[in-house]
Amino acid sequence: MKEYPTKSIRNVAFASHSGSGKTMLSEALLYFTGAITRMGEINNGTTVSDYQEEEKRREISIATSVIPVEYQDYKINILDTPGYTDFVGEVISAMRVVESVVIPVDSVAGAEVGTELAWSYADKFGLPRIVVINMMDRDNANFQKALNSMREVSDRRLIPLQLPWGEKGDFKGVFDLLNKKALKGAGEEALDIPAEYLEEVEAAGMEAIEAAAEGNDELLMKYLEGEELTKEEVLSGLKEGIKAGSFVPVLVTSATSQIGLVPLLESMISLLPSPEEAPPAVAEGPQGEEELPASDAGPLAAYVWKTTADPYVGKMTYFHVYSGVINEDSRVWNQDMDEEERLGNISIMRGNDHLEVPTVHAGDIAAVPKLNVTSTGHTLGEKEHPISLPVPEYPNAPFRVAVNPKTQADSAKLSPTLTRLCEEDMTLSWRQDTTTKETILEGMGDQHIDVAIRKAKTLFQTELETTVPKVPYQETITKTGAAQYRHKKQSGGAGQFAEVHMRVEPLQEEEFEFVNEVFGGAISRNYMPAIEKGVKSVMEDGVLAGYPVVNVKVAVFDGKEHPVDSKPVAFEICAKQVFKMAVKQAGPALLEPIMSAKVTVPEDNMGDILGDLNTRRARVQGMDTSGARSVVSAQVPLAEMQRYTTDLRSMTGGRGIFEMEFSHYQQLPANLANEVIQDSQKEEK
Ligand SMILES: Nc1nc2c(ncn2[C@@H]2O[C@H](COP(=O)(O)OP(=O)(O)OP(=O)(O)O)[C@@H](O)[C@H]2O)c(=O)[nH]1
Ligand SMILES: [Mg+2]
Repeated sequence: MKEYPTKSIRNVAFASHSGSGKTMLSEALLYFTGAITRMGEINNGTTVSDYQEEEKRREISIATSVIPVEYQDYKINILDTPGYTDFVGEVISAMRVVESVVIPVDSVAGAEVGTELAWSYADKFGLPRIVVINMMDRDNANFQKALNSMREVSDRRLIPLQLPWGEKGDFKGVFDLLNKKALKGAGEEALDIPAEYLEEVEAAGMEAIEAAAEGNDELLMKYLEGEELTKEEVLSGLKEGIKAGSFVPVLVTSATSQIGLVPLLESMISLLPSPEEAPPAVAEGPQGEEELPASDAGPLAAYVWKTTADPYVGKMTYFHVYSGVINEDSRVWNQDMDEEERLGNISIMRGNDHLEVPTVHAGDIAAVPKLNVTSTGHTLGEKEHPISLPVPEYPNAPFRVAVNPKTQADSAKLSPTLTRLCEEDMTLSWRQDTTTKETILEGMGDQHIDVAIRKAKTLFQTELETTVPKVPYQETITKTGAAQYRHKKQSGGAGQFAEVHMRVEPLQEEEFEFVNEVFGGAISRNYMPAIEKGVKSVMEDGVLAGYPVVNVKVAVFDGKEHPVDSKPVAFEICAKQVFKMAVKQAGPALLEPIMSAKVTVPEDNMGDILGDLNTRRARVQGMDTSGARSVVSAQVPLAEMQRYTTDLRSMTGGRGIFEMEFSHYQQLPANLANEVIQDSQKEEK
């Protein structure tokens, strides 16, 4: 592929609700600009962007693809993100490395929860954006309704720069409000506006020109004095206003009928900032923060935003060069690992196609295979100039499953497979739960986990089964208790003797405290470590139901020893026994993990959601509204939330989202505790 200088590049994320046409718009633009000779379709899995098996099977995007579109000496790197909320990590990674966002909206459904989520992330990253009312060819398409629904989401003014020319089956083009032209089809042909639409176009055009004038004081003066603004002035005024976030232009398209594509391309080029025009990246260095304007002449700083682990191609590392240039067959310094990486061929990716280039200029996005130590979030640069670019925050994964290998052979591959899957994805992680002894895979929802499990099978030949994870309960005591025990084995051979008197008390903050209160040498000091060891081993294994014991102070206050038969192992065995007895005297109880959850749903669902949370033993802490949606904050036991993503989806028809994170441990009510204890006894048998 041709090389593009910084000023000719636009990095634009396509982000919004699932099914609004992001992938098809990308496909239509590739086709229209001649990069591909046939336009692919979603339902037969032939688009450039959705090339993964799982994407074809599910007919949705799962990962962000890079779709470079070349038009009139410009290159627009479209980052086509998935709209399905389980894959929000991909949206965050994409928004991290673009200078602007295009938000397509389904002309029938209007703004939906995914649209709002995309909008809020664009806010978070401070990105200028364009709204595109797409699918104007659909039955029931309604431009005004879709626009109004978007106005509820947006705190910025939405200014249509176009109106649809016809709609539904009769959608044939767009009216360009700035140039007062009718653009037929893709928009190459500019015709006069048909007389019956003139009035409407004039009125809407006034609003657009006014917005342009407000972009800049000088223009505003000129406009207010009644002078006509030139085309260049209008564009520059609009561009400034869009960049400042004072308004968002609205365009109209149909991806599948290829309508409105030229004005969409031209708007991305003329109204959205190039990497040079965007605020400079800010890197962290030894001397504090350092601004990095996008320029080939600057020190090398490239941010790694995506990694793919394909067993055939190997690892691919996607990066955005913020400053400096990267050449093929060169060496760069991984600033996070403090290690050199040798680069081989460098490619501009187009979906899954590698288009090789010798040089990547500042502002561009490219990929390189087979790096050794580099992963997502790292900065590549120069050893002499140690600076690192910031990594965005990703949400906590609210969905967990326990995974088990299907066969012995799968068992050996479990850990390397999970590690490689998680390497690809900032919102997927795995760990061994020390309490429940399960392998836990954590992600954003059931679909997210399902994709990972399937990839394990198809890409890494590792078959995994998933189950609902055990809840990591803890055991503790609620009052002071004491016990004494004598361990004695003195018949034949070497004898054993130990006697320990022990008191246990609840502790507030700390997990464990051990004190020796023996005075007068009833038990020698040197047996204390053995006693502590015995106690700790029981604390790990539990007394009531096999869960770790926490928040206990243990005091040894008396005992006996034998001059010959006492030895550390005797005291260790004795301590185990006496500790169990003391705990049983101390009102033992189970603790359960409590999560802080935030549930966002359409207002109509609020009643149902609250009722349902009630049945989950939730304590609602607050209710709020955000646009047309309600937000409930609550504390809920983890045991009740293990399948909440799925339940919430069915309660809200997919229009609800939630996040949760661990808050604290809290005592489990006695009736539920008894169930857990009985279950653990059954398991032991
Ligand atoms: N009629 C019509 N259908 C469209 C248009 N754009 C997309 N579609 C169809 O809508 C469905 C979803 O389109 P996608 O491009 O996959 O939507 P997306 O936004 O990429 O969805 P996710 O990848 O799940 O976020 C597909 O069946 C498309 O063929 C359009 O302009 N008109
Ligand atoms: Mg898609």
